Amino acid sequence: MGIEKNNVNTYNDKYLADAKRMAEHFIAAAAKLKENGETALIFPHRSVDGDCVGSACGLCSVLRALGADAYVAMPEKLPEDMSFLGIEDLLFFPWNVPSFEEDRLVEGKPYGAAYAVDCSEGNRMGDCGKYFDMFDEHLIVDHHQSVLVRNDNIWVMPEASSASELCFYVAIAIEEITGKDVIDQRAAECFMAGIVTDTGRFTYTNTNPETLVAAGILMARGANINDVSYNLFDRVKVGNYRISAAARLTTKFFADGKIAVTFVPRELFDEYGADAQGVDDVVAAMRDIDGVELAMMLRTLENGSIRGNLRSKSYFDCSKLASKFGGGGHAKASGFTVTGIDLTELADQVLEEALKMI
Ligand SMILES: [Mn+2]
Repeated sequence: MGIEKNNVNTYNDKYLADAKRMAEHFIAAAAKLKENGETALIFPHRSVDGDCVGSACGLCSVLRALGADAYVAMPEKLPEDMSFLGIEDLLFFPWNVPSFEEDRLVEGKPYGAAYAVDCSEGNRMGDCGKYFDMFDEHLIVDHHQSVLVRNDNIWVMPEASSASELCFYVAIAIEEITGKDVIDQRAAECFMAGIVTDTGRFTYTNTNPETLVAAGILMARGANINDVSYNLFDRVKVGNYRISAAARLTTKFFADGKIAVTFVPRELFDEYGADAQGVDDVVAAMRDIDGVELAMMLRTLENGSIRGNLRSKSYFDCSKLASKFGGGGHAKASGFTVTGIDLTELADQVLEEALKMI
């Protein structure tokens, strides 16, 4: 079982100690849930992506393999490009169950514990945050900088590629401790989806030896890297293909070409029949332009709020800029969501701040 079975030696001590510590917590939590006949909810962040959904669903499968009941508390509908994972039976939409706040029943069983992955606070969870905040104690596995007081139930490691990588190592540690196989083919594919998403298919600087070790083991456990890569990166609808080109064509440059800016109003999505994901590939492509240090893309979402995505090439700290607009993330990739402001007005404000910082 576990990592030894796979004959891998690059699994460093730092991961090992934390993974084992978290594994003990998950094993104990699963036993308690089982004993009390309760269900755990695992919370991803809002604006769901491959990593938060992948780590949440992978961990959900692991908890179920330990005999506990668990669901992923989704803050929004599952994006179409993730439907290939076949995870519908793991998902629960509390905001869609009017009685939930009062009776706290998850598919008939009492809601007994809350876990977070790829985020650590209720305010990152959209409409689900209040259900996370119902509990004082949480199990948390995350790779974002966080102001949380570190306690025993929390593993936050910003240098890890993804929450999925960390959850994978917890799952491996659970296998080592219990002697059970808890990562089935679907869970392996979920973790792989998260790692592939957050590393840009193993090309970003957050890709570590441990990331590749994890991916290798996941592949051996049945994760289809080609399916994951095609569905999450390459597959495209014709409307999205066109809007991506339009967003590139209208990109403007500032600060001697160091800042690239594009914004995508709602009308453009309607004109091309594109969905919100249609421009997902644009901001990274902008960052890759010669001379660009900071790439910024603003788009109007279906609900009228504006999503800003920031990417930097080497020295610019995007998370500092994002935090000025109520967002956050990593130094080289961050985002924010703002409501009640005009798109061009917000674009001007963000650009003004960026020009001060570049
Ligand atoms: Mn992530």
